[in-house]
This record gives sequence, structure tokens and C-alpha cells, in this order.
Amino acid sequence: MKTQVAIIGSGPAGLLLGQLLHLSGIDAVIIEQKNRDYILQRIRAGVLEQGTVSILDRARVSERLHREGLVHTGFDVCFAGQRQRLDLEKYADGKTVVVYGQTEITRDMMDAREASGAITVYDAENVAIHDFESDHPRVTYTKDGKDFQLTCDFIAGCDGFHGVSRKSVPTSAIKTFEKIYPFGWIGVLSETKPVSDELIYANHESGFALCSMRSPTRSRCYVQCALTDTIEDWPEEKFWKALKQKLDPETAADLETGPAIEKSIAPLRSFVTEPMRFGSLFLAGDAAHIVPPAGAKGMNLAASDIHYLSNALIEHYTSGKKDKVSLDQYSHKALARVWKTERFSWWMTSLLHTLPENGELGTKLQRAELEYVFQSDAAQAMWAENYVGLPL
Ligand code: RFL
Ligand code: PHB
Repeated sequence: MKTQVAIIGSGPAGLLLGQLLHLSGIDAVIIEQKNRDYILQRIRAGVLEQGTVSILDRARVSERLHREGLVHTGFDVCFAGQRQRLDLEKYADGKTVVVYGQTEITRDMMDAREASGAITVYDAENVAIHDFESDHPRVTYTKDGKDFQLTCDFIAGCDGFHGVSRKSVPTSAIKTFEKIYPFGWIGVLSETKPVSDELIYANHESGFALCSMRSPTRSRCYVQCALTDTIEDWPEEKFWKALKQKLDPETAADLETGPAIEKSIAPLRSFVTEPMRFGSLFLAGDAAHIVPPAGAKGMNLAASDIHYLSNALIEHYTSGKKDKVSLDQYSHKALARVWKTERFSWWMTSLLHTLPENGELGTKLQRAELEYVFQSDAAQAMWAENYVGLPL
């Protein structure tokens, strides 16, 4: 098989790239190791920046998002037994965010891809990438016991943190930066009415919590947990009790609890790969970087990488020029935004979580910073500007 761009991974990054290239008449094949149902069962992101919505508009996959997505003009922060609102619209020049699950965006993009007739190979095993230091890269894989080869002009490594693309680059050609936080998040999805119309982030001496949602009848809540905890350590009763403890008394009393539809534990990590391009291989999304989830940035960052990468590929194929100037700029452009987003995600994580090694001094400093933020227009503007998403 032959294509122009081989895309490894059918997550948000790979699907969005495939769709934008398709709309520009560029042929791309997606090679994915799992199947469609497995991917659509993964519960992940929930908050979309306005810039991400614009990219999805450009990709013509946002019709349901505009119908069903919940526009949020602010969020609450709960600390010291009270709730304070951060008004995004006021502090970020009228900008807002949209709550619409990553699972739904993935479904919308898979449907668009199927309707367009573009090829996705699901259940591909032993996926390997070759010769990407040359102009004739290849992807090999096994499917139903048979070996296949896909030749292409470029490979887009959109296969997430554990994928094969980044790991195929020689260690001498790559520099990675990493911080693993000494705690995780236990997340529960439940068919219960969200406790508030907007998200509530909570800082408490016993740890962080977040009340989020997927729809007006479906809640997604998180509680800070130990890195060594397993799902079995968190029966639902314990989860709801821990969540209530971190909220102000009024919100805790209003919280509707119920059985978990899904429960999972996520470790928290900051991770960046430099550069994001190696010859004919381009890394995008979680394959190149990870942010801790407190800032709700992971999928948004995947979308902004794809904005830069799709523009570069489209310019390369449509300008008639043989050079690769636009492609040469991809890594630099993407990383500039990645690092600023890493900074914000690290800042929000540090501000809201309990870090055992910081001791009582750390708790006092966090409290002082939270009080300062809500007394300062400048600090709220910084938070809001980053939360709604820095310009592309
Ligand atoms: P994905 O989604 O991991 O997709 C990668 C795809 O590649 C496939 N794959 C392979 N395919 C072929 N060969 C191989 N060898 C392969 N190895 C892997 C995988 O099966 C998969 O289908 O990466 P992508 O596309 O870069 O998207 C990144 C986002 O999924 C991620 O950043 C977000 O989910 C992060 N995130 C959030 N992001 C936000 O923007 N807003 C949020 O509110 C938000 N909340 C979250 C989050 C992530 C969380 N977890 C579970 C880590 C909340 C949580 C709890
Ligand atoms: C989510 O709804 O899953 C979510 C929302 C906001 C975050 C992280 C996760 O900061």
C-alpha cells in the first residue's frame, strides 16, 4: 500500500490530522493498534479551548459539539471552606471553554472519516516505522496474521505516550524532560446531576478534587490519590466521602452520589520531547508531550500541534515548491506553545494539590497564593488567559 502521509494512532491527534489532510485532498492512512470500540470506551478529556473548537470547525466535525457541548464562562475554586468564581469571560476578553467529552469528539471524527472513505487500519499488530531519516519512510504491521507494508512521504507519530513512534528515534537524537508527580487522580464517571453548572476545582489539606461533567445528567469527578493506589482501594463510598470532605459544606450537601459507570486512576506527569521532528517523522500530541490534567490541556495541545502540522503539510503539498520550509518550522512553532502550556499545567497542579514534601509551610503558601489570586485582577487574568488557551 502507498499513501502520502502515514498516521500512527487513531486518537484525537491522528484523527484530526487525517480529517484536515483529507479536506485538502492529501491522502493519509491511519494505522491503529486497537479497535474502534476499545478507543470509544476510553474516558478522557472534557474541556475544549475556543481555539480547539475553531480547529474542529475547520475540520468540519463540530456540528454535534455546537449542539450538545456546554459553554462555560467560568469555573469555581473551592478553598478554605468557601467557593470563589473565576470569570473567564470577564478576564479573558469574552473567551469561554466548551465541555464536550473527548470520546464524543473521537466518535464524530471517526464517523466523518468513515463517511469520507479514508482508510483506517484497526487492530494492527507489531507496528514499526522505518527509514524516516530518508525521503522514503515505511510503516510495517501485521493484521490477521499477515504482514503489510505502507510506503509514504511522511509519518505522523500520533500514537500517544506509550506508542512506537517516539521510541523509534535514536536516543542520541532526542532530549526528554520529565517530572513524575508523587500522586495520581482517581476519576469516577456517574449518571448523576453535576453539583454545579460549572467546574469546581478544590484545594484542601487532605488533597485536590475536581467536580466536572460530561452532560447535564452525567458527572465526572476526581480526587487526588496515592501513586500506589489501585481501583480496589477506592470503593465508591470512600470516593464520594473523600470528595465531599474537600468541598465547602453547602456544595458537599448538594452533591448527588451514585454508582460509577467507569472508574480509573491516572498518574500525573509533565513530559516534553525535543525536537518534535526527525527527518520524515513528525511527533504530535501525547507522543511528544504530557501535561498533568489539572489545566485540562492534553487534548487541546494535541489539537494545536495538529494545527501547525496540518498547515505545514498542506503548504508543502499545495504550494508547488519542492522545499520543506514550512515543515522545518513545525517543531519550533509547536514547542513554543507546548512549553507555555506545560508551565501553566504545572502551575495549576502545584497550586491545587497537596504535596506531602512541602509540609505546613507549603500549605500556608498555597493558601496565600489562592487568596492573592482572587484579590488580584492581574492574577485572575493570567489564569483565565491560559485556561481558555493561548493564541495559536
Ligand atoms: P491518544 O489519545 O493516547 O491516542 C493515541 C492512539 O495511538 C494508538 N497507539 C498505537 N497505534 C498503532 N501502533 C502503536 N504502536 C500504537 N500505540 C498507541 C492508541 O491506541 C491510541 O488510539 O493520544 P493523542 O491523540 O495525542 O491525544 C491526547 C489526549 O488523548 C490526551 O492528551 C488527553 O486525554 C489528556 N486529558 C485532557 N486533555 C484536555 O485537553 N482536557 C481535559 O479536560 C483532559 N482531561 C486528560 C484528562 C487525560 C486524562 N487521563 C486519563 C490521562 C483527564 C484524564 C483523567
Ligand atoms: C474532565 O472533565 O475530565 C476534566 C476537566 C477539567 C480538568 C481535567 C479533567 O482540568
